[in-house]
Amino acid sequence: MVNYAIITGASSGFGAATARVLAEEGYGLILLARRKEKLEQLKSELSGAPDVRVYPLDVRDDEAVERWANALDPAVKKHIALLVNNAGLAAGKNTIDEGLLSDWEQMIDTNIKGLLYVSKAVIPWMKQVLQGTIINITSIAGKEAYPQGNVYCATKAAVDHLTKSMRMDLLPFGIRVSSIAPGAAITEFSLVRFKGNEAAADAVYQGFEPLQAHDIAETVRFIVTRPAHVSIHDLVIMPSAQASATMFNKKAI
Ligand code: NDP
Ligand code: 8X3
Repeated sequence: MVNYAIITGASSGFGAATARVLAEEGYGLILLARRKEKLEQLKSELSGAPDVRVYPLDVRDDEAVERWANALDPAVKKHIALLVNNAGLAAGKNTIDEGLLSDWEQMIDTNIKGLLYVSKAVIPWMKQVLQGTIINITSIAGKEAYPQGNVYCATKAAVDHLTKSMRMDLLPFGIRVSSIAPGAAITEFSLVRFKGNEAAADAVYQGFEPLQAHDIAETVRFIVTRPAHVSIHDLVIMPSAQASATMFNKKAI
C-alpha cells in the first residue's frame, strides 16, 4: 500500500504545486478544494501518481468535512502519511474600521476553523498508526502584522500558535507538526484578496521577483524527505527581494 498525502486547497497555487511534487515522490494523493473541475484537471495531469482521489469540499463546512472523512476508504485511512493544511485566503485589505464582516468571517472560518475541522478528522488515523506529518501553511503575515492586514494576519498568527500546540499534543503519538510561513508568492492569492481586480493583484508583484508556488512545494518536499528522527518545526521562506512583511527592494523591471 502506498503512503497517502491529503492536501487542502489543492485546486491552485501552493496546493496544486505540492500535489505535483508529492506525485513525483510517489505519494497517493487526496486532493480537497471547492472547485471540482480544477481538481479533476489537476488529477488528469498527475498520471505518474500511484492513486489520486479528488473531493470537492468546503473546509468551512464541519458536517461536509465529517461526511468526507466518513466516506474515505478505511484501507487508505491506515496509510495517511501527510496532511498539508493549505486551504486559505485573504479577503480584502482595509483598515480595521472599514473591514467587512463577511470578509472577516470567511477568513476566520477558512484559515482557522477549516484547518481545525480537517485536522480533527485526520489526526485519529495518524494516531492509530503512531506516525504522520502535518504541515500547516501559515504566512509572514502570521509572524508580523502589517497595515490593513489585521484579520488575515490574526488568522495566520492563530495558525502559528495552533501549530506549536498541536506539536505538543501529538508528541506522544510520533506525529510531526511543521509550519511553512511564505512571503509574497504569485498564485491566485491576490486576485482572491482583491476580488477579481487584476490590476490591484498585479500591482502586488510589480518591481520584484516573487516566490512561485513551486518554491513552497519544494519546501514541503524538503520537510517530508527528512529522516523520521528529524522534525522541521517552522520555516520562513521569502523572495530575496523581501526582508519583512512590508519591506521590499522594488526596482523598475
Ligand atoms: P490560491 O488562492 O492560489 O489557493 C488557495 C487554495 O485554497 C485554493 O485551492 C482554494 O480552492 C482553497 N480554498 C479557499 N477557500 C477554501 C474553502 N473554504 N474550502 C476549501 N478550499 C478552499 O492561494 P495560495 O496558493 O497562495 O494560498 C495557499 C495558502 O498559502 C493560503 O492559506 C494562503 O493564506 C497562504 N499564503 C499565501 C501566500 C502568497 O503570497 N500567495 C503567502 C503566505 C501564505 P477553491 O477556491 O477551489 O476552494
Ligand atoms: C500572504 C503574504 O504578506 O500578502 O500571506 O500577507 S502577505
